[in-house]
Amino acid sequence: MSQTAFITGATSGFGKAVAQRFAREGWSLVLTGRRKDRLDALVEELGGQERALALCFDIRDETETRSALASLPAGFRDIDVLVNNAGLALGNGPAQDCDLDHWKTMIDTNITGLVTITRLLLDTLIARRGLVVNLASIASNWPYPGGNVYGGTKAFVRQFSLGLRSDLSGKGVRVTSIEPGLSESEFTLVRTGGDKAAYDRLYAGANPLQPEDIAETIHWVASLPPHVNINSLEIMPVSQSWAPFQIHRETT
Ligand code: NDP
Ligand code: 8X3
Repeated sequence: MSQTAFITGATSGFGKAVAQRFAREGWSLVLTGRRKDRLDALVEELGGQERALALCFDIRDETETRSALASLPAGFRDIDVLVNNAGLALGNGPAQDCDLDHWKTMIDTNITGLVTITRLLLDTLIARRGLVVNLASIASNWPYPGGNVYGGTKAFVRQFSLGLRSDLSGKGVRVTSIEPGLSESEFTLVRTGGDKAAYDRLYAGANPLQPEDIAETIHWVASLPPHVNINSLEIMPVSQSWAPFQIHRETT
């Protein structure tokens, strides 16, 4: 019998690539996101409704989330792998210039949405001795100018992942925090409010990670023997590394 993966944010980027990667191995898939046309197209691409199920809802809305999960039919209810991927950054300016609504949207999506889905699926994951893969970021681990609340939400995701592992001791559930660096996806268009020139500048000559690289990594994590847990995994493109600390000097 095939295993089932529940992938949030499957309408683009990492989530879509993860769905395509798991589909190649014959997994049943639950695909979520707000853009129904994209979910429906992906279901078709991956073999139709026997193989994949589209659940269209906003993860910030607990009522929508509960009702989407309650609607899961028998063939898609026994979830073995939850990929908590849906998330976003809005803006990259200094905190003092940021839009408070952007901050709240990031917190509602990256933290509240993620923990809601995790809590609602946890009993199933325990029953299945399953795996939770959470999309954190290098921003979980390293501060950078303009990272402010986005980095804070991703630090939460990493620490929540490690805390889950502690609480699930003895249950056979694996939990992994994936922490990618520079990766090419619509993420940057969302972050910059659709600024294609900024998107092109960011990735120019950088040979960034691609969604398929992250999908391959997540598939690897899921295919390890059940006694092996990858706690956290930070991944950068070779072109990316650390910069010196900044020092502000008073001018005389
Ligand atoms: P994309 O913008 O390509 O994909 C984001 C996905 O999240 C979309 O499918 C979107 O679906 C979904 N999503 C966003 N908000 C909501 C919401 N309120 N309800 C439901 N779904 C939502 O970005 P990536 O694939 O690059 O990013 C995926 C994850 O990886 C994010 O958590 C991001 O923070 C993280 N990450 C990204 C990196 C990068 O550089 N790209 C690096 C490190 C981590 P829809 O709009 O249809 O609702
Ligand atoms: C996305 C990677 O470096 O823009 O999480 O924060 S970064």
